Amino acid sequence: MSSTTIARVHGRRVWDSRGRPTVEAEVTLAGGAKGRGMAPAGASRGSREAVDLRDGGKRLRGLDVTQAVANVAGPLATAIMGRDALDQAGIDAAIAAADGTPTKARLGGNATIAVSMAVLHAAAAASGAPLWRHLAAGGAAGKAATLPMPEIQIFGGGAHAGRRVDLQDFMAMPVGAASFAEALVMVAEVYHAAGALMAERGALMGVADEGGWWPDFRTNEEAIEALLRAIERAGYVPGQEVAISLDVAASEIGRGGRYRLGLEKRELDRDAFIALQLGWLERYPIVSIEDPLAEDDAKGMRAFMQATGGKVQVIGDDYLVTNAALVAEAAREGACNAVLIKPNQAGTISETKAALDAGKAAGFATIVSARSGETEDVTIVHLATGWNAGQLKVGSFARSERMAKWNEAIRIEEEAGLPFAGRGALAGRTRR
Ligand code: 2PG
Ligand code: MG
Repeated sequence: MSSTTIARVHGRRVWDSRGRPTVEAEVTLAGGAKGRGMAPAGASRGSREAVDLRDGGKRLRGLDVTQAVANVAGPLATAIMGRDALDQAGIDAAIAAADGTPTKARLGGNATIAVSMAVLHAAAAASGAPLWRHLAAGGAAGKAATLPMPEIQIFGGGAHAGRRVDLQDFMAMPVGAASFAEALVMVAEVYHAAGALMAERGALMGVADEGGWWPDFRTNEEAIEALLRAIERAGYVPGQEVAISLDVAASEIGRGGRYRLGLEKRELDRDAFIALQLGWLERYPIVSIEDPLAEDDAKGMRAFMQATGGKVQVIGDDYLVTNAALVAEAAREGACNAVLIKPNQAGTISETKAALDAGKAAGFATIVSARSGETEDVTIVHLATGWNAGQLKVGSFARSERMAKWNEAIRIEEEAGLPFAGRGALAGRTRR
């Protein structure tokens, strides 16, 4: 038995940023090193992503995780106990085999990702290195690591704001920033300018699930327009210094090539919905757009990519669900040029890395992302940095489950003096 042998695997129920139960796993190695991982939870989920195991029934609206927690100390512990924590790939293969389903439906994706993350943290702790460095290592320590370009939500929407507007995320991307610390200052100014703007409009000053201002608009475009005004009011040149990024999350409003804009009380077919978004791209400094068409609309995604002609970053989230095979297929078909990377969509760290690698191999930009239901867990910041993903999406600039992650990146930048990925990390013409 070596000091990095897994000696104990423990699970517990903790609570996420929406006050819902979630799974925390704790792994202890023979040498005493410990690691923890907490599962996040999505609200707008792709149909092919790893699924959370929830108890069902009446208590806690069916969302409790007692079975998933039991699976951590039960079958998952059995599968990985006695293994070397440094062998993340072997451990994740054992986790996937213990579950046996493509979507981690038996043991729960919330249980598998928490355990997989805890193993990763324990291995890093044993090596004495910060997690980002442990990930970047594989040899030359920190060589390829970079601080990611953040995209930060200013207005929430869709499933994160009671569907008050149809689009889900209206984000600011500080493309003119020279460092991560400066990037946050720029977005902070925009966030507060947007808040002031909403107050003047007499809009309720609440926030949505990820901390973005609660949307009070008559049309979806009005929200984009308000974001543009906030960038200007903050004193930045739109597009040059701070650009706009959207997550349409179209699977939430469309199926079978038809899209329903509830706010505007109209339904559009695929072509009209694409035309609407192309109009936004013409009128506003939008550099990135996520899930512009629904996950069942490959035809629409290809058409959108063709119409935009590499002008903007087109991200697949629900469309690709952090799945390496789907990323490779999308690359062949020309359906996206960027992939969102969410560990709990895949269910293990190794499958997450495989999706990121598939993206890089295809020449895609890669964006590590949080979920709308989060915790104080900051693992994704280290993944984005150590894996040199280039971009990071964490939600807004409020609420500590979000700020914990931005602040962790500040610490890494200060301590390690890593380069900032900057606008060059984006797909599309913005990189120049
Ligand atoms: C997304 C995420 C984060 P959710 O769609 O990109 O904004 O939302 O976690 O609800 O899937
Ligand atoms: Mg999304």
